[in-house]
Amino acid sequence: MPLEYPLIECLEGDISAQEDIDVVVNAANAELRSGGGVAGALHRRAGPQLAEAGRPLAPIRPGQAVITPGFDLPNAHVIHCLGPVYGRDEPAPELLARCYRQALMLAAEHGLWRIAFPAISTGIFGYPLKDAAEVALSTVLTTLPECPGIRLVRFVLFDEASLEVHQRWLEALTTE
Ligand code: AR6
Repeated sequence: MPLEYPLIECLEGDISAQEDIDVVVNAANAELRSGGGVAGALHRRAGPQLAEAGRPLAPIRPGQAVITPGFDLPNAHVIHCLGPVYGRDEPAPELLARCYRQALMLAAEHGLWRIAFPAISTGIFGYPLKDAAEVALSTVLTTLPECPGIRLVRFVLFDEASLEVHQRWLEALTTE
């Protein structure tokens, strides 16, 4: 049966341009500095205060999530997750799952009911897209019952291939 609430959706887009979302998730580096990909886009739009806010919280470990304000982003907050570097940080599926789980728990603790995720670890960190998407969607689905306030979980995917893979897993996992 398709889920009604909370809504889980997959869109193609830019994680730094999600105007109707309370908290966006950053595919961060351990130092919580700017970088390429998602981190670069979020830090550029948020402004230099985002890296300043991250400094006292860094370094973070693979699987860990921390929260800062969003500054000039359209979102009140950013949750920074350090995904596993594929082939180095083990066990990779557990560490990746922990990112999604911790991000949802942090959002719920802070009363942030609409959250947007990128596909953590699937860029520079090299996690195979299909495997990462399965971990991401299944973790969100198993964690949401513990976060009853969350109303919207949006996956913001950067290209069509990534969108399709996430959409397929969402359908497979919610229509069993
Ligand atoms: N919006 C949505 N998704 C994006 C965007 C965007 N603006 N830009 C890229 N993606 P990555 P990682 C996709 O590399 O693998 C950084 O430099 C991208 O196509 O951002 O966790 C940090 O500083 C890919 O599918 O994150 C770290 O050092 C996915 O988002 C390191 O990269 C994640 O790509 C983190 O690597």
